[in-house]
Amino acid sequence: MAALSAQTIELPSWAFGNSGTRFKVFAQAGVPRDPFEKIADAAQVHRHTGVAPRVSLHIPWDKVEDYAALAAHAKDHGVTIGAINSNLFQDDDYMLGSLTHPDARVRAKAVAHHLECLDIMRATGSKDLKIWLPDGLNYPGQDDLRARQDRLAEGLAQVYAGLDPDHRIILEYKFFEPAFYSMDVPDWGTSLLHCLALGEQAMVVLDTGHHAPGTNIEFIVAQLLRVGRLGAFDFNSRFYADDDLMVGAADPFQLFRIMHEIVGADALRPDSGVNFMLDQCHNIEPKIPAQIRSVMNIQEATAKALLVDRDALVAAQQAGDVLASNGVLMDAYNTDVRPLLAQLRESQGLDPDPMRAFAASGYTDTIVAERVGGAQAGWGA
Ligand code: LRH
Ligand code: MN
Repeated sequence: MAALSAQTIELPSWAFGNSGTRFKVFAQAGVPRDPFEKIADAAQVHRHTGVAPRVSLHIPWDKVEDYAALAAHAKDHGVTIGAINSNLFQDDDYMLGSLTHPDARVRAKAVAHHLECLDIMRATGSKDLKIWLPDGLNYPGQDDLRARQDRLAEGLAQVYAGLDPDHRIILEYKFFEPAFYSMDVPDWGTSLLHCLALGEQAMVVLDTGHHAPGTNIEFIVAQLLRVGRLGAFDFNSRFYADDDLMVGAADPFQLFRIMHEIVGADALRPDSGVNFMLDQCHNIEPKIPAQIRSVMNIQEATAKALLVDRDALVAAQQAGDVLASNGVLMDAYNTDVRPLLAQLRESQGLDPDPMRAFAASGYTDTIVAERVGGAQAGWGA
């Protein structure tokens, strides 16, 4: 119970805006029109779950005149501003790359964008600069793979030089999209190499939707924890590609296996340096309840991982008893932890059923009635 009540999950501001696919973005009534309304919605998730006290921002999607005012607004709603995400995937200049671009002028522009994000972090009190590069190639020969890595290392070093002592760069990898031949940060190894080259304040972000099908993600988690370079998760789930579905929806057993490695490495502690974030898009489902359900899915996977009888597991592993060791894990996974979590919420003064509590709050009716006019926030808005 203590470990579960200390767990915190960071929510993505962009999950509360409209989102979709290249085929269609379905607008939803009551969607926020600005970062202030996004934060107000995110705060409802924390209000009913008690474990989602931070909201990550994306720049320029969450650009405002006064970031200190935005941070104060968040505080008024009982949450804080988390990681600041740079955006290098919506500017024409970055078509052929950003920090990897052959043209030094474009690279300098990309570095400047990150230094601007660092200023925003100083205004919001954020500590993590989250960098995901859309950079890559669509055709063999389009550019020099090695030269792009050298440019990337140089650009990241310029950004790293701008960090304050308590800042971190968290570098996200992705094996394909928007490039379809090679991505310049395609896998955990490449991100780790760049982080090791940069220094102690550079860590890897593992987005659960960014691996080739069949990848053993919990192995990557175990390895990055082993070398002390797992900085954050972007939690979501997928059946095929970077589907950004609710975490635990497509593969709850995988999420359990990931949390099993986290608990095993004692990395659930708030000071473990691992930032547990969501990175999702709710294209057809109501966004605030979807975030609540996602947070609950992580709590369930975490509770099951905390229930693993570690002594029995180690004993069976040492004995080479394959069935017994696997059985210990499956016992925990097959345990219904929902009553335990309901008890936890009651002990926190919360409704044991956050979904029911949010529905009963009438918040959705209020925002649908209030948020008339103005441009709804959303991908590419
Ligand atoms: C890229 C990504 C990245 C964010 C974006 C919203 O696919 O996972 O973390 O910048 O989604
Ligand atoms: Mn991500």
